[in-house]
Amino acid sequence: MKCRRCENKASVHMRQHKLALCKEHYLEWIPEQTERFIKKYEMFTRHERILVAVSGGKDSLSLWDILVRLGYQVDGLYLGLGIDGGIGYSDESRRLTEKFANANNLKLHIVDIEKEYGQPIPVLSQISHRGYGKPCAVCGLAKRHEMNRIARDLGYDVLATGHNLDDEAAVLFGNTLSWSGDYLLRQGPVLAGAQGLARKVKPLCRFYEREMTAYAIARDIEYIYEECPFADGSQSIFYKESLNLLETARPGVKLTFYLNFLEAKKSGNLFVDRNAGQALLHSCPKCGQPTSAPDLCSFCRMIGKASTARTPDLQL
Ligand code: Q46
Ligand code: ZN
Ligand code: ZN
Repeated sequence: MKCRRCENKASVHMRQHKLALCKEHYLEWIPEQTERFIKKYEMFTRHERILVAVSGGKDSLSLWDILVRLGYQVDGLYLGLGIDGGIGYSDESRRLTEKFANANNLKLHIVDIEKEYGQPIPVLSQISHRGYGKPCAVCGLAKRHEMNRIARDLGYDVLATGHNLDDEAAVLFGNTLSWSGDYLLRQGPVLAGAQGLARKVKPLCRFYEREMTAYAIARDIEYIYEECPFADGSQSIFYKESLNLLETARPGVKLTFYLNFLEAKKSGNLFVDRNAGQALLHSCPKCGQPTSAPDLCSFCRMIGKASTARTPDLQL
């Protein structure tokens, strides 16, 4: 298949967008789309200072790369969590993050949780008895706290994270399964800032995970392939796998799930009591049954149409 923008052979095929591009045009398309999402959701402007949370993974390093290429004022923040997991996870992710920052001449802030608070995340988790054996609850809490502290102390306007569509759809799936109304209402590409809280944005939230992998590879970004060892068996991975099954059968379903949710939220249609609209019903002038249609009810209109149409020859 050919690239949509030139005569070359396409190297990235995006079935869900009905789009195929060569490497060169793919490397243009991702930043263009990111810029479109930044504007559409009013994430930030070129006058604001952005702090991007980088973990050494493909999403956050790619996000940093894209924002710099788009000309935004963006620095990085790496949080040392002190997670080893037999693979030296934190050491390796820090090494790759520093390598990326140095190679591109970018400013990187490094905060080591153990140095700052005396213990690494897994030990803090044990001591505090939160999270039932997994350090993720403490880790999430510490990450949110530290990102916000650094953004506030160093005067950044916005905090950007590399969450992609697969991450967001999995969170949405989980929140929908449990009908967590508060979480659903807070989920989105932008979380407005409040007193003492930086605005949070997710510029990659409409890209599939595999699109970000393709970008990082095409751009030659060296990133850590391993997930955090504690991610194994997590609920979010289970939700991602479930959504991937749906996506295989119906390409695009993940994106529609997420975008239609954003639409419903924007139009105020999320959690609206439909029964409240009963007052708008009136009696159908033909059958007398209640209807919301402007004139005849749908049934009477259907029968009306059927009686005027030519009767088809039924073969029984
Ligand atoms: S929360 Fe849990 Fe992650 Fe922290 S301990 Fe690892 S898996 S890094 S996204
Ligand atoms: Zn091309
Ligand atoms: Zn506090």
